[in-house]
This record gives sequence, structure tokens and C-alpha cells, in this order.
Amino acid sequence: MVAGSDGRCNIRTTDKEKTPATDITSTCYTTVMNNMNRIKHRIIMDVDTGHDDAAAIVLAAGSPEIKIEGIVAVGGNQIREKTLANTLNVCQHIGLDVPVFAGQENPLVRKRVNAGYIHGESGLDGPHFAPRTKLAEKERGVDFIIRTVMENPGEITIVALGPLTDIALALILEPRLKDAVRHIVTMGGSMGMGNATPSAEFNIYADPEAAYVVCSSGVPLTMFTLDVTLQVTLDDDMLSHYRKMKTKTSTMFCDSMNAYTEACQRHGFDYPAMHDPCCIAYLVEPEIFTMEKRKIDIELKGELTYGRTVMGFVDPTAGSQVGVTADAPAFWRLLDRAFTRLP
Ligand SMILES: [Ca+2]
Repeated sequence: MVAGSDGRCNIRTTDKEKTPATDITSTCYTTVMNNMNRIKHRIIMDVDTGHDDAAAIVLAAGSPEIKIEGIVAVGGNQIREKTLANTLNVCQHIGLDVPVFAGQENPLVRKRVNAGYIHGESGLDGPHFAPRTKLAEKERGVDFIIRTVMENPGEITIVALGPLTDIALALILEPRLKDAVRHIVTMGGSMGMGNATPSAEFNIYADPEAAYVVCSSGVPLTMFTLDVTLQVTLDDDMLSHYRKMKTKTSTMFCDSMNAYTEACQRHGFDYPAMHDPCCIAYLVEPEIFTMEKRKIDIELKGELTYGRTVMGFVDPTAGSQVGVTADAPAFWRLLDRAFTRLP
């Protein structure tokens, strides 16, 4: 069990871990108190679920250092309607009772693109989900982000795992957000080759103008680019290790990763990288990564370089930092722990 959006014991008890009715109150109280003492970060996740987004939700839900205030689904890997459905499915499947909101459907300026060629027709091909009963909240995702951050100044970290459309729009609609948000941690960009184009990584390429708004806003920003996320890749041994766990969550992960692996191999990669979960792992255990302070600029005009992240020289005074190296075994240990805490 883990605590949810309001600190209540709101992971559903599964068949695997049934608790006698008389013990539920004291067990929940103890669990909640233990979790509240360990919480290091209150986060809003902005996702375009997505295979690696799903893994990031699992890692966050299974990490006692993290309290998820809510999840916003933005258009990205697939259209918003699908990323929202995938997010709701994942939350329902792992019993994560946090509010889920619809983010923006379209990028700020550019024509919409998606990554169905990797994540499939649904955006999360592979796992099978029970009929969905979990519903999205009525409040618009961007309004939820603004409201939650402004009501909790200095407390909320935004973990942005898709195109930065929602985050940019929130900063435009409420400029005070930049001083009220604790931190923005995002997966995106590349210092070397891109993956959507030779120059640009997908999340940035899918909404470069939004990335420009965020990176030029002066907000405390940490970016995990392909250079570091590609250091944490799945392989057959890891997949076999998780397949043996035979839990509801690990089975979803393995079914998802099988489809993701096949798609990656069709596009010239041996194994899929744990791109998005790196952001969660960093919050839980920052020592897993080495970082460099660098200014981050976004190329908006280049015909061949549209959406490229241009990193400045290492500069201890820069307001942003980028991941450089990852300790992959330490990452997998965190994911292992998450699986043991989920159904
Ligand atoms: Ca993503």
C-alpha cells in the first residue's frame, strides 16, 4: 500500500495482500504515518503515457519518498485522448488512487506529431487492462497545475515526461508560477543525436515553442536528455527477472516492455531505455546520476535543427542542470523496490 493524493491509505487492497478487516484501520494509519515521514517530494506528473511513462508512474507510485498530487495527460506519444486513457488504465491497474486530468491536445504553435511508430496505435500497446471505471477529473489539467502550485508555494515539483505544452501554458497563464514551483524535472532533449530527427529528441520536437517557454522562464529546471537516459536500458536478463515476479504490476510492465522492445528493435535500437523513470529515480535517489549545470536553449528557426536542445558550457551559476551519467544497477534496485510495494 502507498499513500495517495491526500495522504490517505488509497491503494486498493488486492487479492494478493488481503488484510483482515479489523486490522485495516491500524494498518492504514501505520502505513500512512510511515509514508508521510519518508515523503521527500510532492509531485505533479505531466505525462504522455507511453510505455516509459507507465514505468515512471509505477516507480513513483511504489516509492515512499514520493507523493503524487495528481497526474496530467498531455498529447505526445499519441493523441491526448489516448494518453489520457492509458494513464487512467495504468492508475486503475496498479490501484493508484490519485486524480488524473486532461492536459492539452495540441502543441502551442507547431502542427501535432506523435510517436505511434514506437508506442503503437494505442500509445501503450502490449498490456491488457480490465474495463476502465476510473474517470478523469473535470478540471482542466493546466488549471490543476496552476492551482496546486500556487496554493502550495515552494512545495510542488513538476515532473514533465511528455511535450512541455501544459507546463509552458501554465507559466504563460500564471507568471508567478515560476517562483512558486519548487522544481521542474523533465525528460527531453539531447546533447548528441536526436531520436525524432537527427537533431531533436521527441518531447522537445513535439512542442519546441513550449520547451522554449519553459527553458527561458528562469524556473529551477533539471533535464534528463537521451545522453543519460540511454544509459539505463532494459535487457533480456532484466525482463526475465521481472517476468518471474508474476505480480499484477510486473506483468503489466513486462507485457508493455515486450511491445516496446519490438518497436525499438524495428527502429534500430537493441533495447528500450527507461527515459521517463530517470526523472523519478533522480528525485528518490539523486546520487544515481551525475549532473552538470548548463544553460539550455531551444532551436526554433533551423530547417534541419528545429527542436534541438543547445546546451551551454558548464556554468556553476546556470539555473538549470542536465543529467550526465547514470548508475543503472542502482536505478533497477529502485524499480525492484517499487514492484514489491505495489499489487
Ligand atoms: Ca513520455
